[in-house]
Amino acid sequence: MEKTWRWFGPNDKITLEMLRQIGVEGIVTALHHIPNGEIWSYDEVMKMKNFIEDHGLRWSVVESLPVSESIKYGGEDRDRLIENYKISLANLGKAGVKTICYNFMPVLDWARTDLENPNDDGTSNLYFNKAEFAYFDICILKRANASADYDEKTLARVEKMKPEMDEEAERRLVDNIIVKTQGFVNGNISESDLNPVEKFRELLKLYEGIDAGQLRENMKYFLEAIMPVCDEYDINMCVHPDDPPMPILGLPRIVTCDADIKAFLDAVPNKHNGLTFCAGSLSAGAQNDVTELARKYADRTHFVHARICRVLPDGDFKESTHLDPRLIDVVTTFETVRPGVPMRVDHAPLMLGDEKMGYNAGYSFHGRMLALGMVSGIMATVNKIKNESK
Ligand code: DNO
Repeated sequence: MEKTWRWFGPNDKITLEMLRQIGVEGIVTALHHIPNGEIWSYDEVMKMKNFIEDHGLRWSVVESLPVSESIKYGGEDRDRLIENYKISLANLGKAGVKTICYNFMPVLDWARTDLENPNDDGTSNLYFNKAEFAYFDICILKRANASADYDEKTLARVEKMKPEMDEEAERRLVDNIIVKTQGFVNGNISESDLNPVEKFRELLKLYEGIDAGQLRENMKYFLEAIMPVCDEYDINMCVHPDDPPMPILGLPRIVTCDADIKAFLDAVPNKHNGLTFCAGSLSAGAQNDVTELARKYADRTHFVHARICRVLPDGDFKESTHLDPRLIDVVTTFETVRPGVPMRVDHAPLMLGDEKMGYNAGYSFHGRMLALGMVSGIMATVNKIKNESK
């Protein structure tokens, strides 16, 4: 696979010079300064592309060209926004940037409750605590009938948490779930929003009456509209699975499992309609066997996210090591059958001073460098065995 790295642009504290030293070959980035829904002009695209190439690297993947909320819920202005999307795609195509990652998650991109969950060895990881998430939903967001979406065990954990949850603890939870994890991925809420919870409630309202079936229709509508541009420029669209892969906060989620992946691929049967195989997101659902899914969907995968989660008995999940045997299997599959596909690591631990650097959540330097080293080792071993058996 092509070793890529998510880089957040010229203001990223991790520079392109640093990335060349650690074996990165391709860059994954976006025009983060352009607001969602606006056109990425050819000039802006070329500016970024030239900057990357001037540093001896290439722009391998766009992550993300964000799909506006209105396209997802089917708002009145969706056709105008889809037209803008098509123009941005064409400009990327003309510039030769042809792998585009996006997601179709309503309102909230990825979700975690704890961004620095301590490990025994002194490092820390991202963590999803199901009870804390339920607490946010029931006690902070106060969503109508929210309790009905959680099992008895989780509700009991919520009750147990209540005496400890003071104002500061609640603020931290809000910050982790809807602010710190969202702004830097061009999500709906940013650090400058004064009342994120109220804004979030307004966003949820946009999806009243939208079930999974309707959301699927809206995704199909979007994909069918953009496929002619993808055909013209040979652009591969690759949807990121829902993270976590289950409905949350009363919102439908439609890229969560084998059946969902099959459904969106079948709905628009065009080779440019593909998948970002995020082993981490898929493995956070107990229903998914990532090893099998990798084998099954390798040929429709245009981009790989190498990381993996461990689901705990109470429904919590945390990131596991990049040497987890399941991830070794996934990497082996892609390195064998899709050797050129771009791959990046993410959600690696905070370690050796990363925690003081203010990196975007999940995007540490030392932790990701170690993870890239691990994945590179797996790839090298696969290739050695491949060459010896020729
Ligand atoms: C989180 C990321 C996601 C991903 C988007 C793609 O770390 O994996 O934010 O970039 O969902 O659109």
